[in-house]
Amino acid sequence: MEMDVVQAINIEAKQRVQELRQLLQKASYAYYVLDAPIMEDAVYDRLYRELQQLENQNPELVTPDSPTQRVGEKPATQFISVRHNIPLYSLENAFNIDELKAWEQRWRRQTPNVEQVDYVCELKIDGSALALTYENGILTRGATRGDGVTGEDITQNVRTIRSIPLRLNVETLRANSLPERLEVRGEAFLPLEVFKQINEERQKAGEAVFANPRNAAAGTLRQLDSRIVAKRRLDFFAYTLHIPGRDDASIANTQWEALELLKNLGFRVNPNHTLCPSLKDVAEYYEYWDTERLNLQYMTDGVVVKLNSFKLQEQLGFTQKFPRWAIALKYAAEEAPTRVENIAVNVGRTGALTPLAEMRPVQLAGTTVSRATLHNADRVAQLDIRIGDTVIVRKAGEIIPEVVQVLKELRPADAQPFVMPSQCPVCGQPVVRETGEAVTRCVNASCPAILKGAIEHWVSRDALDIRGMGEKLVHQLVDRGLVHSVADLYDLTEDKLSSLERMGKKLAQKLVEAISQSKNQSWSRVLYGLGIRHVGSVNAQLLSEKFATVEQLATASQADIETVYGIGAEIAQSVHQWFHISANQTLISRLKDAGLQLATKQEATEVSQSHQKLAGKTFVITGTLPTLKRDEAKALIQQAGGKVTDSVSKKTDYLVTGEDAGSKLVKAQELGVPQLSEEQLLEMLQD
Ligand code: 1X8
Repeated sequence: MEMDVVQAINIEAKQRVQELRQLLQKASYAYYVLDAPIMEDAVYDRLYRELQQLENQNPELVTPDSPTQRVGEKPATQFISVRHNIPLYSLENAFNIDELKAWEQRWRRQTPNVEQVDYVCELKIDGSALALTYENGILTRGATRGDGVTGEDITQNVRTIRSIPLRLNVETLRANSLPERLEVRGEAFLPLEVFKQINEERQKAGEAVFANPRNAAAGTLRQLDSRIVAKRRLDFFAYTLHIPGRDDASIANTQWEALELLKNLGFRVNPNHTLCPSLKDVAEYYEYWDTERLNLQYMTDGVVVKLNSFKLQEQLGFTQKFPRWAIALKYAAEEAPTRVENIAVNVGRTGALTPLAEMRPVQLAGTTVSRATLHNADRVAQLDIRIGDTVIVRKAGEIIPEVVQVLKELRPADAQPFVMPSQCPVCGQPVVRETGEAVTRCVNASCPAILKGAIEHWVSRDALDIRGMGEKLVHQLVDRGLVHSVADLYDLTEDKLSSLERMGKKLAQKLVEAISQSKNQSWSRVLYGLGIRHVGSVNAQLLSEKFATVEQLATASQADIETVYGIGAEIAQSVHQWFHISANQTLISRLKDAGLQLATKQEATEVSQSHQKLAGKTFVITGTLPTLKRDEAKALIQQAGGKVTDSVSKKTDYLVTGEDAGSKLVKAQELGVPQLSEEQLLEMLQD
């Protein structure tokens, strides 16, 4: 009798556990793979906790594919080597279209009867390759590539990657008569945002920073403590599917179909693949993504070009090292070795002393690089960089060049260590480094370097936009003692300017006019121009809308400032402190006397209330936008009178679409809802 009761409870628990797993799996797939959530976080958490509790009470019900098994386990002491059933090949590299053409000629020579072919182009993800083994649809092993033949078993770590299914879609398995055991390969990577965040944390904690996202991903995957891995938010794109002992052609006819199959099995497949009927189309894809890849949330270093037909792939086979039917078409090197000739120190507008490596020039990502930032004294110490060292410099897109590695084996005996100066190299006053801070600063408010930086910022395009005020002119004005603060710009006359070198009467007249014109710039631009720490143009816009006059902002408490949507404690504190410094109060009063806009214009406010730019319009935001966070985009739309909702319907006026948009994009296309890029949205807000 008693036995029966226990069993009944167990059966009930077992059913509920299965139900919960199915629900959670669906929700997590929608969130991590499709980027189209179907459940509130709070609901997910409740269901998750219920499952956890049931599993705690009934440990015999725990299975390796349960969503609770993603959180990581006690540290392993070491990883076990595993042999890959099917080796992981590397790819041959091509660096330009000519090399790509040579490759085509080579494979064509081997298969003379083949005429037109289709290529599949996929982005080459700069991460760490993984081989995943599924048995009866369940993830049983995850291994690193290693040398391609033997890798390391990192199953516990692989389980923490949310976009890797612990269990494959059963219907797809059945519909495609897939066998018990299959292997999926793909690239694990760290999203750039996560990479930046990890490095910031490591820097604060005084730990060595990762040189690039690839190293960070590889380092994370080889972490012995999978609980740390779980916190790092790795992601994964799948690109091939193999069945040990069977030809790929028995799974699908083409790579294109294989990618579809992977998607249907539950994997995240990079959406940016395309079918190219000729090398000309491949070249177009390559060129398009050369710039467009800089907007992606992950690193790419080239394009993988594959022959689409599996039959043709089989015919061509492999060399000792590579498949003959695929090639990596790489983008211009972003890393290169060079020598450090000197380490200089730059003083910025915040007074921060930044050590700069001056190097023998190298070509990187299409530009000549001869200087790289070393950030601060901690970073110099971490790198242990010395004058005379050979280093690896890196430049990715618009990013400032950085030294990522010192090749210590190549260090000459007379290499000179760097010492942070104790006096400002510009004004000679003592510098300070506060305890717990990484930055060394010149705190002399009248240091010419700080002043020059502040004026350059004030006249810049997004601030007061004073045309004709270049760096050279600003330096002259400061060095000649004509300008001691941005307010002095408004006292400049044609006569004063004419005393400068190469300053004709015409030019002086034009400059005075441009300076005078800047008095019409909005309060939000003025606020941005002040160069308050953490107040970029978006934050300046947000603040100026809540605080219509400088007096309101200057007298607001830190708590008041924090009530602005999008403004956090750190920003609020910085603003609050700035307005409590007497030199800054004097500056504001002088700017006011000069006639600058320190309040939202009256008529502008009235207009903005009745005919706000986006009044009556409904927006939905999907995917990852290139620069704005979702909350920021939402705040901007709302401030312009627009409405932001979560799902696409007939009432939606625009879909703001970012990278990796999911089902909302499909829905919008079905309903004919127009799409906007972030850039178009910003244009709309500016018009
Ligand atoms: C390496 C990579 C491949 C792909 C993307 N990123 C990579 N790093 C792809 O095929 N989409 S294929 C590959 C390899 O075969 N070594």
